[in-house]
Amino acid sequence: MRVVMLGAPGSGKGTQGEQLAAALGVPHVSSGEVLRGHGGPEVQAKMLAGELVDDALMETVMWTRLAEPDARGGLVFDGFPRDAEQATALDRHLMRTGERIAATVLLDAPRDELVGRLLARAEVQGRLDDNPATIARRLDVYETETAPLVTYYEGRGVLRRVDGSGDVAAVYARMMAALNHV
Ligand code: B4P
Repeated sequence: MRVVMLGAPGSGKGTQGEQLAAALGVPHVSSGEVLRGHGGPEVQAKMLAGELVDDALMETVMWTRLAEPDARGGLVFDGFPRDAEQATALDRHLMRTGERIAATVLLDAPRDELVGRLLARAEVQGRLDDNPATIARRLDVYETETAPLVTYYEGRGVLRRVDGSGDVAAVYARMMAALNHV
């Protein structure tokens, strides 16, 4: 099963995506983690500024990851696609390989809760892009670039809206209930 996690920075895409992948027995593929591990200086600068990295680069990285044997039976996409170009490129790619997205999980949480979570993570993990200015930019980029994908996936009948506020266990229970009949 192939699932896309959609939501603003701090909405829990990574947190819930990891747990969902474990429950499904498929890999959890985080675009941010892939970029943090392999991106060159230009990529790191974009991430630090809260901007999206180039679509062409992101797509190359993702197709390489999708071709690995562990991803053949399904996976949880976390952070990809992130704009309209990436979403249509993913659809084209999956059509070529005869696969499809079974569900897209949209995690919704209020902006002040998102900011609070990311600032709390900064205390613990010290991720460089978890600072107030970059968080604000990432949230704005989400609104302009990524939020339109909600309509895109709604139109395909695969969108599952999940209230992403509250603690991790409560969100997980709501997500699994929303995916019950997929
Ligand atoms: P990501 O690594 O994807 O960062 P993110 O959107 O902030 O989400 P993340 O998954 O880390 O956080 P989560 O909400 O789970 O991207 C970073 C950067 O990479 C982007 O800004 C961009 O530059 C680049 N990038 C990535 N993908 C790209 C693409 N496709 N195209 C172009 N550029 C791309 O969790 C956040 C925190 O909240 C955690 O500490 C977690 O423990 C906590 N938390 C989660 N759920 C909680 C809950 N219910 N209660 C309390 N805390 C919770």
